[in-house]
Amino acid sequence: MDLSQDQQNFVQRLKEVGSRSYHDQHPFHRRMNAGQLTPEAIRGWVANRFYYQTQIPIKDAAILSNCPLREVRRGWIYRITEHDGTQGEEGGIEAWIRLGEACGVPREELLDGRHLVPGVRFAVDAYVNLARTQPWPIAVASSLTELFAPDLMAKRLEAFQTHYSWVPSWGFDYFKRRLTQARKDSDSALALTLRYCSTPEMQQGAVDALSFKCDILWVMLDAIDLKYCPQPS
Ligand code: AHQ
Repeated sequence: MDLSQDQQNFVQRLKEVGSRSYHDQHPFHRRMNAGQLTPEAIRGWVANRFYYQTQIPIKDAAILSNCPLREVRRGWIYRITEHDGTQGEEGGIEAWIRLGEACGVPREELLDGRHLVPGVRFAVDAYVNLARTQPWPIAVASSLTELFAPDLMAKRLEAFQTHYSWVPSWGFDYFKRRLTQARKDSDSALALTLRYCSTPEMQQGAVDALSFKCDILWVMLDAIDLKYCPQPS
């Protein structure tokens, strides 16, 4: 894709948001990737991130409902079945349930939300609210955190295989599918963002929404860390 100088500057601004505040740098993820988390902390993270996974299709449906362009909707609607599944394809939410079962969190404990901490709920609900209330190109831009996800997925998969051998490998399917899916998602979201965030105001809105989404992912880990990795007082 040949980019104008303005578009190159815009992409640079988006990437600077991630390099500054994507959750790969969060202390909880650093400890996860270094093999320093207890099984209880891993289970707490899986149970809380499940709520995020269940709300992604709701968020993407909100984007669709705000988008008047058929050709854009045709390209975005796969994100719902990618998570919810469809005939013959279990989908990412089911794969996350299997991750939970592999880590020792039964299906019903994920589904009934008993482990969900308030900070995670509020952060995830803020993401859905952003998709419902912001112009659809801005909400699309907020998903560009996935520009920075593949490296994190690779490190996480390596960490689970190396440091958390008590988790059977059949639980890792979710991480493996995201390795490629995140790149496909971010390629399509970036193309839409460059095409439809074409004014200085919309570009600033996209940068602000991406920064807000990084804060959402960050504060989720703050809440999980506080609950499952109590620091010595
Ligand atoms: O598993 C993740 C996922 O399904 C999505 C959807 C996407 C979006 O629409 O915002 N973002 C996202 C992310 C997932 N996993 C996170 C992780 O660290 O495991 C990363 C996250 C993202 O980078 O936004």
